[in-house]
Amino acid sequence: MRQAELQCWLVDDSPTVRQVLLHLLHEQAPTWQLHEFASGADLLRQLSNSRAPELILIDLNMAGMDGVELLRHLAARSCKSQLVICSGAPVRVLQSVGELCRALQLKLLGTILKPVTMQAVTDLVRLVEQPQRAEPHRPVTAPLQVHEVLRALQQHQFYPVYQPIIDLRNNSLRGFEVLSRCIHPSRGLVPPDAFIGSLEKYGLIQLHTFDNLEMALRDLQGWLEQGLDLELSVNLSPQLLDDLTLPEQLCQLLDSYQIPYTRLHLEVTESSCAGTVATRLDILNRLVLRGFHLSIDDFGTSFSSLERLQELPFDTVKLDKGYIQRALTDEACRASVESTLMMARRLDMRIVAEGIETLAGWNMIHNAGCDMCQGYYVAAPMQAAQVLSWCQQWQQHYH
Ligand code: G
Ligand code: G
Ligand code: MN
Repeated sequence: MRQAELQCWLVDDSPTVRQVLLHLLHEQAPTWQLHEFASGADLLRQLSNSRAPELILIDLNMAGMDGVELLRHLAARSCKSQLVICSGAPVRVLQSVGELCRALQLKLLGTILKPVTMQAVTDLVRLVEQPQRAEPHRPVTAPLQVHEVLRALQQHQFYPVYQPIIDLRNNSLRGFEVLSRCIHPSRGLVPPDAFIGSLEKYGLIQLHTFDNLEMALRDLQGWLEQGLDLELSVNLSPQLLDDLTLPEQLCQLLDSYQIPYTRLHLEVTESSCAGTVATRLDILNRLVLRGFHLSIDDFGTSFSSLERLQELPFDTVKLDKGYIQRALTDEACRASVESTLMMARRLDMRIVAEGIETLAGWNMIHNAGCDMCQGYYVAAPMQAAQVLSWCQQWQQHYH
């Protein structure tokens, strides 16, 4: 579809708001075809008589049919339009309406807070006209089968890659997250989504994690000898937290490379701590007593709050990339990120923002007072052989 044909409808019971929005939209997106409606009923009537528009801006607080009721009618008609909620309602209301849209399987593009600003409309137009930059090409691969993961382990087809984590206070390099890759003889490069699940399913994830960690520790030992001051973060599947000997096994491995435990951050997802059982708490606490750091990974993908996580011995929270990217275009989500940051400071936890792809993302989290960041804007995950020269370049240019 050519952009010139893009239909944008807006529904708001206030003539003044409609006028302001139409004016701003016309200025920012002169080619869009704009239609205004004074009520949800008018909009639904038009929807019965014509094709659905690409975009609908919806006011929540309307006399007669309110925005939530309109959403329900749109869902009943399996509306495929992208929706933008535009409202002066408190941020927590906007957030819960966001959840409602997800539950109704409506496509919520974002929210705009009233009074509407030029910036909000500019961001919206940019988002519609230039959809988010896709991830660099990643092959979509079917999950590896049991014989394939076994062979990959035996033949050392797995190897670690490293993505930098930057301290935003002074642009210094804090360390790297270790991510696993697999080079398969016939399928080529296989992403983790296609093998982590298989490794878990066939009970091989522990073996893989320790193999991967050992390779990473060997690399780290070399970098420390070169005078770099680095920490590593590794991902732990929930399954590893079911084995009470995990702390001893990790200590033994680090001892054999003479790496202090404090150089290692262990990342565990939010969901694997949900309803934490005694075994997991036992393991997490003993890891912390030994000096390991613990991070909550993918924070923002479920409902847990920092207050609840405070009961667990984590010192770092990693904000999920989807959450960060939504915050760039969705004011309610941005407010949520900011309040998470504030709460983290009060609880003395460090925050790492993931998935920073652009200068805009960097600025947003920097201004919000975030401690650290990670993402393609700094660097994509790289192989061990590239790490030294990347570190030198970073120090020369940015630090
Ligand atoms: O590496 P990305 O580039 O594709 O990783 C995708 C997902 O796979 C992420 O959620 C990441 O946490 C997970 N992942 C990557 N490497 C490992 C690993 O070695 N162990 C576990 N458990 N998860 C990993
Ligand atoms: O463990 P976790 O789920 O946080 O894994 C990080 C994942 O995010 C990996 O798959 C990594 O390759 C990916 N990633 C890292 N930086 C970026 C980024 O800037 N944008 C996107 N879309 N993905 C990223
Ligand atoms: Mn991670």
